[in-house]
Amino acid sequence: MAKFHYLNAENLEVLPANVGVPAYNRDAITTSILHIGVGNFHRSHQAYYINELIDKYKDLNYGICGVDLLDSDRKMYNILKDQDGLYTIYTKEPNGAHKAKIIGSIVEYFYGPENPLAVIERMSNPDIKIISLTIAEDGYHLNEITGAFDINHPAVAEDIKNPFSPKTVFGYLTQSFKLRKLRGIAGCTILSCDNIKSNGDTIKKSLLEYVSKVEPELLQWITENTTFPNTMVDRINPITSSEDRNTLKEDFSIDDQWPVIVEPFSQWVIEDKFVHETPAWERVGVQYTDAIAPYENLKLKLLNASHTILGILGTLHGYKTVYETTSDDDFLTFLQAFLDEEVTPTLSDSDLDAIEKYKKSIISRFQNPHINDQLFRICQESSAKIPLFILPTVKAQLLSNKKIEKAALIIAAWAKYNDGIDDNENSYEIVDTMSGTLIRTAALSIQNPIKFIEIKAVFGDLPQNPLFVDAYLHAIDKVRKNKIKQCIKE
Ligand code: CS2
Repeated sequence: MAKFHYLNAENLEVLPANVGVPAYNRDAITTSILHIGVGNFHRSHQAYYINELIDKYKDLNYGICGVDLLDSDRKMYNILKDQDGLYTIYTKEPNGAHKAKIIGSIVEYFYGPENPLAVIERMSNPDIKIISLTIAEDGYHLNEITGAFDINHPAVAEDIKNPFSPKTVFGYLTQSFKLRKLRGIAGCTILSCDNIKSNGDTIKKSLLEYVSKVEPELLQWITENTTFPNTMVDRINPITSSEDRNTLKEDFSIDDQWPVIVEPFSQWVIEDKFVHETPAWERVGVQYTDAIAPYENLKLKLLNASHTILGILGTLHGYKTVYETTSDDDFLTFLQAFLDEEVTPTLSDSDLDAIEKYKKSIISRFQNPHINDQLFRICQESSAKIPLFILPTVKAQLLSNKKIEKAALIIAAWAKYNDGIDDNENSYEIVDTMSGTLIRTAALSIQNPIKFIEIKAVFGDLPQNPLFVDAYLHAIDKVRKNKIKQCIKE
């Protein structure tokens, strides 16, 4: 095996010429972004754009201070500390070409569970002009029935009880804003980079509700000193495998404990509503807009919904990756028919050409044979994803009396998915905050199928719609009696 180098600041100089390394002095960067949730997505997306900005345009104003808040983030914290905040973006092109680039834009790193006060202090520093977030769909603690913030969620309730040692984003932001107000420091932009509709409006509403419980006198300051642009973010990154780490060692001589694997495609659309000057991120491909909804709808209802469908149906069949599932014509045909017949009619804010182009582009992204995007990754937290990616389509179709047969089949397939056994009798794990309820209710629904769609936290009042109930009952009957492949072919 070729000689390889542990990834850290000192070794940047000795990496071979086929590795892209930061061509800038990281010590000269000003940190003005504090980002909460330094997972794979942030590292492949926002931190990548900022790295490009520094690399190509020598704009040293947007260094990132990464912050993680969850106990489960400890591994990332240890690795980033070990690697001086550096990591590799490993891009895999459809034709097999691959590239390794070291990203240097995360220049500081804090870990909430270890020192919450240090995080609050850093968040409140006047240099921090943007607090951005990727806390995943379930980090917003939304009540799926009403779509409103779940103030009674155990994590939120805990922060309300102990506001000075917060655990949630809401607790941290509140303490930080309190300090900013007290010290007469300017406000900042809260930039949600999560995959939920109206992500900026959502975090704003939730935060204001939280604050009105714990610090009502802060409400006015927040309204006057902060903004919450909505954003649309997109880049597929599969779970990093040990094989990926080995190839990086062999082909690029890099020993990175946690590289990020990405497709070449990336998109970031942001509403231009910043407290301080609008960053000149358009230089590196960011799109600014004052009409975000059409971008969000295409992304959530087409791309993310497709993923969820491939995840559930593919897993039931015994497939492991998105590529495998979309290489099977039966699954591809079903998916395309769902997108054409049931989603497209609901996308009234985009023109047909744009919709068709978008559909083609996502299918070709799914068919990149070198992105081993695991169905296991996609199926995680389906209980938070289905209400965001699939149910808005169902509701819109029902409102205009249009088809929902394929959506109903997908929901029925999800009920069966929660049995945890595929069509070849192999078992798989269900990773979901609601897994207990899902597994229990899926079992009950074998005798009494309606039970599954009565999970209120997911389906809300949809079971009150007889058309939905009929379509679902018909679909579940089919799904329970046949293998999934048979069901989608009919
Ligand atoms: C996926 C997303 O988790 C999911 O369900 O659909 O992670 C998807 O890969 C990203 O949103 C792509 O931008």
